[in-house]
Amino acid sequence: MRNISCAGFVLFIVLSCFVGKLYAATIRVSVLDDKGTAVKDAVVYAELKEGTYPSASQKSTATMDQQNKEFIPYVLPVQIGTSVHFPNSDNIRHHVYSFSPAKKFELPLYKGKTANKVVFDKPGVVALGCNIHDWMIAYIYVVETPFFTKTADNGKCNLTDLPAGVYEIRVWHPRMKNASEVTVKQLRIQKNEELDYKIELKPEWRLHRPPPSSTGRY
Ligand SMILES: [Cu+2]
Repeated sequence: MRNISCAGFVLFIVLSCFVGKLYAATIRVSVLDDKGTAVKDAVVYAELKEGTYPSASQKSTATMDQQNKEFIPYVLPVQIGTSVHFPNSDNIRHHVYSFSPAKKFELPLYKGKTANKVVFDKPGVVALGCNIHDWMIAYIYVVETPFFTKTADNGKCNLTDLPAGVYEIRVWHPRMKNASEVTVKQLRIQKNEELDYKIELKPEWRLHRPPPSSTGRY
């Protein structure tokens, strides 16, 4: 009797894994601009229309580095509740701040890799700057869903392991002309899918970065 229930349990586990696999879909996404050029650094995320997500675990972390007086990466998508490290990999000081409503914070002038972590607890765009180096700009994009990614240089990315369900899939990019609402595509996901997006971008505008100074002060 004991052996039969044990075998049943094993069968149950094997079947659950199999069924679980069946319903974990991948969405292959491609993002182009209105001229047909691949758009990199576009955040693509799938919001569940019904049901709730597992929240980001206490241990969810991400990194926004500072290298050669630039933020790396330029765009960092995170799930709400994620704590982000801001290590300074340069041998000069940076002063990181954001005035964005989704997260106002400041990490006053610091060097090294031990700056406090910042927890991102509201959805939305957080634009980052450095008080010392005006050209240093980056974006943290906070989403409620655990299903998010961003496009590579070729404008492509994959949303993976999506359980079956109805989702709204949308795109965000720092230079997008329209709100991300206009990109919403609703999909009932039961199998792998492909989605193509065309978004309109504002012209690239970056503050001029001065040539390396001979004094090495900054
Ligand atoms: Cu700086």
